[in-house]
Order: sequence, then structure tokens, then C-alpha cells
Amino acid sequence: MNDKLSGVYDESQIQVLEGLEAVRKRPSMYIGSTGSRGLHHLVFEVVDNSIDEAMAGYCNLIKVIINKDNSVTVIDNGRGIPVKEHPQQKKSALEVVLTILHAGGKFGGEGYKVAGGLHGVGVSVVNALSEWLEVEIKREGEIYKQRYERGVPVTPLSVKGKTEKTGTTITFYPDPEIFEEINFDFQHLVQRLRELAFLNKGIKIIAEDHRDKEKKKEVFTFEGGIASFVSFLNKNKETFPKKPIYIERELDNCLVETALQYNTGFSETIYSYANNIRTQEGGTHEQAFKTAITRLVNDHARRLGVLKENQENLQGEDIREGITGIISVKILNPQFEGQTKTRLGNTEVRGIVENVLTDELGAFLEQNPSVARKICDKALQASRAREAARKARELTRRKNALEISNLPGKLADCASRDPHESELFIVEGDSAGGSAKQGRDRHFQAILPLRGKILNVEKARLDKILNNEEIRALITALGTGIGEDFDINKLRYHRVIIMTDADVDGSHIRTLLLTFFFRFMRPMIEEGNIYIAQPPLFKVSKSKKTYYLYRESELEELMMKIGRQGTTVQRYKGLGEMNPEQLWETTLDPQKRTILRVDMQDAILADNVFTLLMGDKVEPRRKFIEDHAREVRNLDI
Ligand code: 0RA
Repeated sequence: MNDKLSGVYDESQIQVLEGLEAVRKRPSMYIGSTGSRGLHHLVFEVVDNSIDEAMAGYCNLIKVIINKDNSVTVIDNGRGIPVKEHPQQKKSALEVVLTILHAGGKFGGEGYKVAGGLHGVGVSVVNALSEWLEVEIKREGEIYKQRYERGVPVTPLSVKGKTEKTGTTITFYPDPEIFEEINFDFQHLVQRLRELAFLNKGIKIIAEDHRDKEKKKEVFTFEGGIASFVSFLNKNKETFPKKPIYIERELDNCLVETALQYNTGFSETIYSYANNIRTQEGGTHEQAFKTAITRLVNDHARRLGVLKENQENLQGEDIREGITGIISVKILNPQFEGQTKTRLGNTEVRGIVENVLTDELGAFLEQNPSVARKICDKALQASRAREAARKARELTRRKNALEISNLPGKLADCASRDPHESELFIVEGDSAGGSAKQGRDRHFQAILPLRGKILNVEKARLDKILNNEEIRALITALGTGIGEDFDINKLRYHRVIIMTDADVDGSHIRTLLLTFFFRFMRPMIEEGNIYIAQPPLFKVSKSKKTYYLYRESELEELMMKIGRQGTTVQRYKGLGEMNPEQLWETTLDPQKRTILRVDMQDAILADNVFTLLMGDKVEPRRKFIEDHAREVRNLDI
């Protein structure tokens, strides 16, 4: 007969009631809230105790049922909560577990336990916050039962039958006096139960919802554990290696498990856990996981020659681009720190995880050099993209300097302020610039001469190019800003026409300009605002007639027609050789000229050529651009 029913209160019993009364007075202190979150927390608290049994190796089946009346039943096949009288408390161990705060772990010996953070408050809290709770224990050949109401036993613990099995069944109905609404979300439970099944390989977790006529049921069991978790997260993605890398080792009383795989995307997905609790804020285990991977991949990048001696180490964030990884540790006394108590603080874990990963992941990479190489190559690409992005950002930060309303001095602007009719000619060389300024129609045609300073494309890095006076003048003249701040609506000329000589230097400058537009003002190419001028190659005169020819083949054709007698042929070596009138007639006059519109394909090609000229390894980059040019707009920006 229990104390309540016999009316005997001793010192310890009063303490118990005060303890549970405290829980009922301030439920949020124990379960976070009395809303939906807190409500579901009750279920997880009970399940965590079953998971502890599983981690100790005594349980492989857990079943959670939402009953018709909104009560919840959690069944496990563990050892069953002990029922013998507790020597000090003078009551059954079961009653101690259900009525004394934090009493749960006192009997079980030392093992890994789901404990800490918001969890680990004990089943007694669930009992205190339940209108009623019934427990059934199968243990030592017998079936025991007892009922509690608001934390207080209302029936004695009694034997109700015989059994060969062992296990614990707890059914509880949350107290409507405490909770805002008693309405469980099956999907919420399913989500966490699936996660627990991933984190504890081999155990079977069943979730059932009996509230609707049509019952719902989910069964989770994963022989692959967190490797299955990674596959689940990478579902429908292109991945390498085919099967996630999986590592499991116990070292110094710490069980370390990790699984990882890359997908061809760009985001980093790393989940870390300590004793089955998601450590949202990270901690020593997650840090060690990242440190070890960074060091190992850099080691292999050197060994495989992906990184040359004079190249800097790859950075962690580059190495983690496209990674999906889980690091799960199980330890005896987890210390949870941080704002939400979800950062693992145990310092000894750092060295343990680093050692395990260095050994096991190191061995894997050595035995799978093609995977190692793929990881290194991907990281190198990521580092290049990041570098380009950094430069673009840096430049945008200086954008104010570029956006100032002062137009550059060398720009001969047009009179019109209507972008639709306005054209900007970017002209190679000062002398051609001079002719163009005189020959243009100043109403709608603007001229920006570029001096030879930027000619040396091969030696110029892109960041230097952005610092270049001429390029800055160009950015200012266009008015759009660049990179992230690029705004095509501010474009001052809807036709931007590149006009360079028909020689090697000219083609280099054109390449450079196209690369610049491609990387920093891509919408202009996509919108078709960029053109290439077509100046003539030859001037042919006979008597008073003048012919301008734009292709080599046209020369022979014309000679056949008009004959060679008394004919002079001038080959233009540069735009500078044309006087203003000739330039107008052949290249500027919209009625007579031809201009070529640049499309993305041209720009991608130019960008490739640029990279080639720069002496960079072009193959991976070209592949990258080919693969992504059309869908990834911010490739380099
Ligand atoms: C205390 C001691 C032992 C097991 C448990 C509690 C226990 C609690 C729960 C709650 C739900 N399922 C559970 N299963 C076990 C150890 C028992 C022993 O040493 O035999």
C-alpha cells in the first residue's frame, strides 16, 4: 500500500510532493513551454529513456502510439524499470523513478544516456504533468501495473500476470490544466523518431496514430545507421562516392560515428549529435570533425599534386562545399553549453574525434585515391569561385567611388539622355578615339577611348583590371554599378559597342572586355546590350569610287569585278588609320555599318580564353562554366 493511500507522510515523501509540485508550478522550466513544443517533449522524454536502454544494449524495439483519446503509449522491450523496494526511499524503485526529479539514471549503472539540454529531466516530469499515467513492467517473469494521477500514485504496484518477456510500457494523458491544447502532431513525432532510428542503428522504432478511422503507421529501422541518414539527406542528388563514407570507433569511453558524402551542389550540410541530441550550436566534436577533414584533404591535395608547392592550403569552407556529413558521439557525461544548451563542451572529445577521423578517414582516402582526387578538385574549384566572389565584393564596396555622378574626363558623352537611343563606343587607342569623337553623331553616340594600359591581358589579374583607371571609367560611364549591386535599369546606353583593331592586341582587349562583362555585368550580355563593331579591313579606290571590304575573301571577288588597273588597295592596320569621315561611313553610321550582338556563348568562350591566357588550369574551370553558365547566374560574382 503506498503512503498516499495509507495517509502516512514522512520527510522524504513531502520532499517528493514539493518536487513534483514545483514542476507543475513552473512547467516551462522543465519542458521549455506548455504549448505544442512542450507537449511533444513529454513523448520524447519517455522515448529517450527507452533509447537509453537501447544504447545500453538491452532494447531493440520501441513503439509509440497516439491513442484515440489523445493519450500516448510508449512501449519498449528493455529490461523494464526495477520494481523492488528502494532501500533508502522505502518504496519501489519504479515509484522513485516516477516521482523523484532526476532519479532515472541512479539505478542503471554507468552507460551512455540521452541527457542534457532540454532533455534528461526524467520521466517524473512527464508523470507530474500528466492528468494520469499508467505504467506496465514486464520483469522477472511477472507483469506489474500501477496508475498515477498528476504525479501521485493512486493504485498500489501490483502483479497482473505472468510473462517471459521484459520491457516497459508507459501510457500518459497530458494534463489539460497545464497544456494549452492536447493535440499531438504525428509528423512531428515521426520526424524525431526517424532521426533516432538513424542515430541508433539496428533498433526498430514504430510510430502509430490511432486517432483517425484509418490508422497511420511508420516503421523505422536502419542497418546503416547514420550512413543511411546521409543517403536520406542526399536523396535525388548526384553524389560521390556512391556509398557514404562510414566510420565507427570507440575510443576512451567515447563512441564516435561519422558518415559523409559529397553531392554536386554547393551547400554544406553538417549535423552533429551528442548522445542523440542534435547539437545545433556545434561544439568540440563538430570542430574536430571539420579540422580533421580540412587537414586530411589538404594533405591529399599536396600528395596528389592538386595543390602545387607555391599554392596556399585549401580552406575548410571550400573543402565542405557540397558535403553532407553527420558526426555523432556518445559519451558518459556530456556537457551542453551555449544559448540553447546545444553546444557540446567536453574538451576531451576534440582529440578523440580528431584521432578517429585522422586514422579512419585517412585510411579511406588512401585506399580510394579517385575519391580523394575528386574531393580535392571540387575544393579547388570552390576556392577559385570564392576568390572571384571576394574580389567582386571588394569592388562593390568601393562602388560609391564608381557611382559618383562625375563622368570620367575621357568620356565624350552624347547629348541624348534616353538610354534607348544612346550608344557607347569603347574604342581602342587614343588616336582612334579622336577620330571617333569627330566622326560620330554626337546626339546619340558617346565615345570612351581605352588607352593601351590594359592591353597586357596575360599579365593582368582580374583584380588589377578592376583597379585599372580605364575600366573604372567604363563602369562609371555605364552607370549600373557591378557585381551584387549591378542594376541594369541604370544602364545609360542600351547599345555598348566594343571597337578594337583587327589584330592580336585588339582581340586580347576584346577578350578582356567580354570577360569583364561576363563576370561583373552578366545581365548586359543576357539582355543583348553588348555588341562588337565591324570596321573594314580594306579600302579599295578606283577612279572616284571607294569600296570598303570587311573580309579577306571579298578582296579577290572585287578585283575580278573591277580589275587591278588603276586600283589602289589600302589595308587598315588599325582604326587610327581612318579619318573621322571614313570611320563614320564604315563603322559608326547605323545606316551602313554592321555590328555583331554578343551572346552568352561568346562571353563564356571569352572567359575561357581569358583563363587560358592567364595561364590557369583551364579544364576544370571550363567544365564548370559549361555546366553552370546557364543556370548559375552568380558563378563568379
Ligand atoms: C532504471 C534502471 C534501469 C532501467 C530503467 C530505469 C528503465 C527506464 C525506462 C523508461 C522507459 N523504458 C525504460 N526502461 C528501463 C536498469 C534496470 C536493470 O538494471 O535491470
